[in-house]
Amino acid sequence: MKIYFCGSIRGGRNDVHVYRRIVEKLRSYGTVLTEHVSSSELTDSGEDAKTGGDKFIHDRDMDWLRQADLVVAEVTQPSLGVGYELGRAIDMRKKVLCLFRLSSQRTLSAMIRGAEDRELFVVRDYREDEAENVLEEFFTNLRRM
Ligand code: 6IA
Repeated sequence: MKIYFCGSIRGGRNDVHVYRRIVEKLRSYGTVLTEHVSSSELTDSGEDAKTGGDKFIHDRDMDWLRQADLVVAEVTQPSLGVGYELGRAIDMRKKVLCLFRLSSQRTLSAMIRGAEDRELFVVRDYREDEAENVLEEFFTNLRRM
């Protein structure tokens, strides 16, 4: 299974430790196409010399998104890029799981919370220490479908 993981980059890297935890667990279910999102070396301001700029990043990520069987997004830290990826994923009729931490005291965008349809687009509130269990539960249900 190919999994596309979304997490904030230029939106802010405060939650990178949570992304790492999620990506670690996702690796036990398949190939994570976007592992770099959880890399603590990737900062919100640093230049990534290996890439060919923003157009390259966008086009490559959209290619990966098209290939993905499943999209998992950590949506607590607001990010334009993650919102964009989720909109594109819905358009491609991909299965999507969004994870949101209520402990952040933020209110999730209505455009994400309101996109929930309990079938293709699922929003799950969780606590950081539940990350692995929430994924386990999600993948168990997925296999039953
Ligand atoms: O708007 P944001 O940067 O927060 O958007 C984050 C989302 O867009 C992530 O889920 C990624 O899949 C994608 N994305 C944004 N920037 C990159 C990137 N390099 N490499 C890969 N995917 C990206 C940015 C490097 C730069 C900060 C030096």
